[in-house]
Amino acid sequence: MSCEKSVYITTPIYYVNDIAHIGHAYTTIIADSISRYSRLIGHDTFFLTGTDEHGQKIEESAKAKGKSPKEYADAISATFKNLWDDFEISYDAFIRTTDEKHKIGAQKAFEVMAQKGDIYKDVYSGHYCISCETFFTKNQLLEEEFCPECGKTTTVVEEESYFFRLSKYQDKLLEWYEQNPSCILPKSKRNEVIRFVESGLEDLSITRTSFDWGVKIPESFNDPKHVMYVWLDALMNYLTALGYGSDEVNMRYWPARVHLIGKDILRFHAIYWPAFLMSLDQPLPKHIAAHGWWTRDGQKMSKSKGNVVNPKEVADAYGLENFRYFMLREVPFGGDGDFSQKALIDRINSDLGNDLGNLLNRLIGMSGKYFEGTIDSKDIVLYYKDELAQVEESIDKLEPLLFEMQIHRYLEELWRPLSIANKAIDKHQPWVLMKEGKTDEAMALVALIANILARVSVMLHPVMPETTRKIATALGFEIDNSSWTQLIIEKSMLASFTITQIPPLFPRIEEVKLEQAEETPKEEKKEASSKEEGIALIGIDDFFKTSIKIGTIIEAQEIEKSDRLLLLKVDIGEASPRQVVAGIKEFYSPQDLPGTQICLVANLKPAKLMGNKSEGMILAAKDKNGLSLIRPEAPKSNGTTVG
Ligand code: ME8
Repeated sequence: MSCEKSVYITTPIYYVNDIAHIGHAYTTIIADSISRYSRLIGHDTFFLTGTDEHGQKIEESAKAKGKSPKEYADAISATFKNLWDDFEISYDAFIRTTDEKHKIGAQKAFEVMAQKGDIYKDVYSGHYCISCETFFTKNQLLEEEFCPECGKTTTVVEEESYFFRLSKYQDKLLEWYEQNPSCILPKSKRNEVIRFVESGLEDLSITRTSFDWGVKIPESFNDPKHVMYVWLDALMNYLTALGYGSDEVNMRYWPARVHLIGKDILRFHAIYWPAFLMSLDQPLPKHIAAHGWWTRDGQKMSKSKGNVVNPKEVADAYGLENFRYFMLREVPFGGDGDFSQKALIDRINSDLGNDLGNLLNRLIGMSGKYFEGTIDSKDIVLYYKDELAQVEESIDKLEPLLFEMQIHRYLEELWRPLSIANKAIDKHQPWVLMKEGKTDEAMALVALIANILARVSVMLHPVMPETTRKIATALGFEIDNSSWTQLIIEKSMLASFTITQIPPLFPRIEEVKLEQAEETPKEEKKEASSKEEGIALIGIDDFFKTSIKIGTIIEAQEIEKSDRLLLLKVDIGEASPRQVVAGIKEFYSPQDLPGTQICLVANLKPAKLMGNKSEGMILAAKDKNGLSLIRPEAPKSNGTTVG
């Protein structure tokens, strides 16, 4: 097939505040598999991944590590790139938002949007979650303070800002969703987005002035204190990677065939991004495909929860391609999946070992024993027309499943021909055929099995490139665009060919002890979920990351307009007291607190609450009878460590 089509496939660009875990690997492996399929069928394919390096979150993470944001971003970005190289991810470009070319493109977009009349200056006043890099209105917050996405404390922001006229695009967006039923996949997610947009879009603050680790807005605005909102900067990567805003434009790949993302960032991709593109007069992507979360013991994986599974460790222990197969097969696209080594081992031993590996072993055995490895396909249709028709029916269903991101169903359907092959051997018993002198029929059966394995390995190639190459070698052919055309499109048979022995592909696997992915024993798991309401168990090292100190409240006062918060000064034995904002006003009067000893979490990142800096968190317990501060049983010196 000729390269008449240009196809563009992207992953999110990953924040450099954390190293990669299996959630990141999942998105990247799906994108890699689709890109490999697209290349196999002859499409001119461009696969983009990279890292998202600006914003307040990264600036703060760098500061906490005593590094400059760029030094910090360089180091973590390299860990992503190295991991993808280790995993042989077939990306065509790895973009970093600190790349000069990207910054120029993002600034160009800002200018174009402004020329279009879509940008204006005003004052932003509201709440911001640094962890999610997202603005929220007061109504969206949990208990008027906490981020509805991640539960962390939000910061009150009031600053001069440029705004994007998102509201102007509300109707056009609704029209786009309406006219393109598969623009958001899975389709259930599209309905969620439509409901959100129908409820009304507010204009979007797209610059910040309170920090400067970001892309400066264009000089023509003569307003150097403004840096772009990290999501505008980040989303633009999909265009700047193709040279948008520079002289080397490679826009033949635009619009993207698919932006693969996790469901946590659907709103940015399905609302903001198409609106930005409309403002830039660019065509809109064909699909935005949002997958679910990988969880561990039911909790979303994240480093701060200490429940991450390291993809490199899993791949080293169980085989990279086995891991790829498992991830794509185990969870329906769009749904959440709990990572378990048991499920991984079952998939390897059962689907790969029994269904695929044993079939190949049986084929090698039969062809060697009865025909010295030399096989001819000429009589397959004569003897096994029905089996062949069923196989073809399954194979024909595959491509649309892949392009509609039904990857688990793609693999499920791909296993049907293997089952047909295994059943055909059991039913027709080649050893009996040989005994009865029906050599042609036995030859046709062996050839049928070989041809089924050939077709399955071609279609499995994008997911398991190396393994399928080995199968093809055993069958005497190579997997490439021409064998795909012959075997899958033209439905030709391998002609006369020789089968050779190869070492077993899937030796039986037992559980390997992983450092980070240790399974929680079932009993403990139950206890954890009943006693701790599903909070993941942590090791003692994790506990000691929290520094809890005894302190004495030396001052307490009300905070204007707040029904919940008090402003405290707490002496924890340091040169100056800590200022702490505590949500205890309903239970304690400020005049009763001075002199009270408390326990303070002393190594939290400072946060701003109702405009007041808070440098720690006071421990308290709340039940239906009210709230009590946690205090030492007998007085202790300020600064004494709790633990
Ligand atoms: O959001 N399960 O970056 P990010 C499955 N920089 N997938 C997961 C996951 C989990 N537990 N955790 C993360 C950002 N992911 C932005 C994106 S794009 C213009 C900017 C995957 O490092 C998932 O795809 O937080 C998620 O959307 C992506 O990692 C976000 O990674």
